Amino acid sequence: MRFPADFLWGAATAAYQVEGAVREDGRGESIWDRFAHTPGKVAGGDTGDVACDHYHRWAEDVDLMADLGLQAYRFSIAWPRLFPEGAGRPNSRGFDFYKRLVERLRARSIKPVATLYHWDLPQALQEAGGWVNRDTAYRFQEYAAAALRELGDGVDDWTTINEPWCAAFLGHALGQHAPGLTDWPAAVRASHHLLLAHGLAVQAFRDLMRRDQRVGITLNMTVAEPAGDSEADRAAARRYDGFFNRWFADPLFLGRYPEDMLAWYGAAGALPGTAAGAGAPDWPPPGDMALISAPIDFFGLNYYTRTICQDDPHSPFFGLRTLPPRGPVTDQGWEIVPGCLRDLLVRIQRDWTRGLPVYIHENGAAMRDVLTEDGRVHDTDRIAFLRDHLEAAGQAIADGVNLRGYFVWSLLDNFEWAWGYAKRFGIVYVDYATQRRLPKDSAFWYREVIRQNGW
Ligand code: IFM
Repeated sequence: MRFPADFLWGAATAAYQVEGAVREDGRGESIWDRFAHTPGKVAGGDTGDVACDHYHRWAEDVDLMADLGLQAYRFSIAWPRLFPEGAGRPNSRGFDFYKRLVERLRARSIKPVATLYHWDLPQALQEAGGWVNRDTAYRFQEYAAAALRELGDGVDDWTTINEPWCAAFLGHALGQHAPGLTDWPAAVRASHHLLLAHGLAVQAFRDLMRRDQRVGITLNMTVAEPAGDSEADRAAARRYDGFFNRWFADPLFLGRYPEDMLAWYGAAGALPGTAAGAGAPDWPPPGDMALISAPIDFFGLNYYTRTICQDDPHSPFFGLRTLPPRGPVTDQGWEIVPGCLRDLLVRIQRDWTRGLPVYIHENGAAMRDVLTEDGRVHDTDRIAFLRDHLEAAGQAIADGVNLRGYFVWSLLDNFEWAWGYAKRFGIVYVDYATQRRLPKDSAFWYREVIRQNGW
C-alpha cells in the first residue's frame, strides 16, 4: 500500500476535549462548560475542566507529535479563550497560547491546521440565543477575522466549522450535546446559521488571507443504507441522507438546500416562518446561499460509520428508524465498515467537491484499551481499524478521488463529549490520574505508516 508522495499524515484533537484550564488566563465560559456541569448530561459527571491538561502540557505534546513523525496537527481554537464574552473585548493571553503552540509546531516541522469552531460557543452568546440567533454568525465572522489576523502568520490551513450537523442537531434537536435543546425548529435555524457563519468567515478570509493560505469546512458524513431492498427502505435511506449529509453539503457546493428536506421541514413547521403543514416558505433570506456556497479551498471529511435505515410510517423521525449494526462494532457500538469510506469519498467528489482537495479530517475508533503490565497498550483492534480505513482511502485515490491527507482521531484519549472519559479514541493513552502519555501500539504502527508513506 503506497500513498501519493505529498500525502499529508496527521492527527487531530479539539480544544474542549484536551485543553482543560477552563478558568485560566481569562478564558470565558463556553456552552460545553455549562452543559457538562449540568447533572445528568455527561456520563459519570465528567467535565472538560482538566481534560488532558494540554493547556499546560502543550510543549511536551508537540514533542510527542514530533516523535511520532506527524506531519500535521489539526487542533481547534477555543472561541471563549480569544473572546471571553464571545465578542468585543479580546483576551491577549488566549491568543498567546495558540501563538506559542503554532510556533512550536512549526519549529518541529508539523503543519498546524486550525479549526475555528469545534462546538465551544461562548456562553455569553448562548444567553443571546446562540446559534438560533442569526447575529451569532456575524460574531463568528468577527472572531474568525481576529484569529486569522493574530495567528495567520503561522497557520496556512483553516477550517471554519467542525461537524455542523452535531452542533445543530445533536445540540438543538436531540439534546445530546450543548446547549441540550430538543427543539427541531431551533435546530434547523441553528444549522442555517452555522452554514452562514462559515460563509461569512470565508468572506472575511478572502479579504485578509495570503495567497498561500486556504480555508475550508469539515463535515461528518455517513452512508445511509436501506435495511432491505424495498423501495420504501431506499426512500427512508434517502431521507436520512438528506438529514445528515445533503442538508449541509448541498448548500455548500450546490448553493441550495435539498428540495425534499425543505418540504419535510416545511411540512413539520420546522422552517422559520412556517406552521405545521404550511410547506416550504420563501426561505432562506436572499443572499445567504451565495455566501454559503462561495468557493472554498479544501473539504474535510470526518467518517466513522454507516447508518442502516428502515421505513417506519409511524416514526416522527423522518418516517424511519435506524437499525442496530450488522457487523463488528467499536467500544461505542459504532459499526466498523471501512468499505463505506471508499464509497463516501467517491460520492463526495462526484456529487459535491468535483476535484477540490479532500482531507479525511477525522477517522478512528474508541476501543476497550487495556494498559498491560509492560506499560503498553496492545491495541491491535485499533490498528486493524486504521489499516482497513486507510486501505479504503487508498482505493478511493485509485478511483480518482483527490484525497490529499488523513488525520487520525485522535492524538490523545480525551473528553468524548456526552460519553465523558469512558471512551478512548487516542493513539496515545492518557493516564488521567497522572496525565502521563503512553503511545499505544497503534501510535508506533502509525509512525511506521507515515515513515513509509504506506505499508
Ligand atoms: O470526539 C469526536 C470529535 O470531537 C468530533 N468527531 C467525532 C469524534 C468521535 O466521536
